[in-house]
Amino acid sequence: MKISIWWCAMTITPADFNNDGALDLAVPHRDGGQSYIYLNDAQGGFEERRPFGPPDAEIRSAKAADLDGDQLLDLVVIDERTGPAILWGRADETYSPAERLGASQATPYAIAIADLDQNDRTDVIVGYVESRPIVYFNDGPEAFTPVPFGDGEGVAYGFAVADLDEDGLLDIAMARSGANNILYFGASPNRDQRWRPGEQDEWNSVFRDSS
Ligand SMILES: [Ca+2]
Ligand SMILES: [Ca+2]
Ligand SMILES: [Ca+2]
Ligand SMILES: [Ca+2]
Repeated sequence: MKISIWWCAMTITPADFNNDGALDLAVPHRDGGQSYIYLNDAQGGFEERRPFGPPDAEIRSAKAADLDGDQLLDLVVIDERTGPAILWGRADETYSPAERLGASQATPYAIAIADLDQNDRTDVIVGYVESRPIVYFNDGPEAFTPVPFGDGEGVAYGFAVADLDEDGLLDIAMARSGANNILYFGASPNRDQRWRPGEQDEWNSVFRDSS
């Protein structure tokens, strides 16, 4: 079975968007067009599709997670023109309009999701073009708390999140163009003390630069 996708896509994200046990595919439009989710008919057919996001999107990457805990998968995307945004999944298998995440004017280029502070809510990590990466901590559906970390050198091309030094705290590896690739180690066990909003110096002490 071949899927005909005729637009420029940088990434394809597999997830079971309609909760029928078969993995579907989210294909963002990168060059100013409509993005779609292709629904798996459970036999490898993907004839049916659902639009998501605006009709003129420039989405480099999308991630799927249930960010508000309503048992419906949501999408978090990075649009090069309009920034990171969340599209809330609805019971009728449509998506809300894009809700802007944060206020950074920088161009987003990489995204990852992980529960960095282990509060059972998925957080969003966004890397930018020549601007500091930002963790948007999920403190509830209307309360994503942006916390920048690291430096603003180079262009963020990708993240890997894992507990690399096995201390029980998630660490962030960041691939960059025009600057060194870099590791940030989670460095404090107490979320309340280390992840208050707006305290960048505190955050820097949270993620220990490997260089
Ligand atoms: Ca499915
Ligand atoms: Ca949801
Ligand atoms: Ca979290
Ligand atoms: Ca660690």
